[in-house]
Amino acid sequence: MTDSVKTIEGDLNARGLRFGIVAAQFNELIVDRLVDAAIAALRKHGAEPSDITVARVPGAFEIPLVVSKMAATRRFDAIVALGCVIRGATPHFDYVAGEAAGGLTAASLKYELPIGFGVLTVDTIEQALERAGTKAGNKGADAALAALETATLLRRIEQ
Ligand code: INI
Repeated sequence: MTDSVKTIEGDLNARGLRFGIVAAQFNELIVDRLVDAAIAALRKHGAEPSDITVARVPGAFEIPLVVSKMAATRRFDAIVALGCVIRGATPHFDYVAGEAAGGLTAASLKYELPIGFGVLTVDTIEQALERAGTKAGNKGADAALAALETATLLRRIEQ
């Protein structure tokens, strides 16, 4: 049945592509691990260091604005958003986490640019550590690869 169906998908070849990483300084201990893993993942798949730009913002709430600004330059093939919002640490968890997610979706659709969502939303610092390179992998690397794969898919759609 699927013989005559054309299926397109992305790949993980980062050669020649340009990446922005927007990372929060809040919960830096965690976010730095996400940043390191995102860069390592992109480098492993062929991205040049000179094609990766990291912007640091105060907290997750500021991520969407800076992502939008970078997207508007059209100088990036994909952007990776990295942060860590811990419920116990903030009574306004839902605002910070919700606005970050909503703002990134809006920017992604407005600029038709892949934005990897690597903003951890967790209840405890232990859960954050698990997702930043211990028990549950590293969500920074996952977000970077998702953005990369989507960027290559968009290119294929345009061809
Ligand atoms: N920012 C985060 O990235 N993570 C948090 O857990 C957090 N807490 O706990 O409040 C947080 N707050 C700061 C926020 O993102 C803004 O930087 C701040 O409100 C100034 O606009």
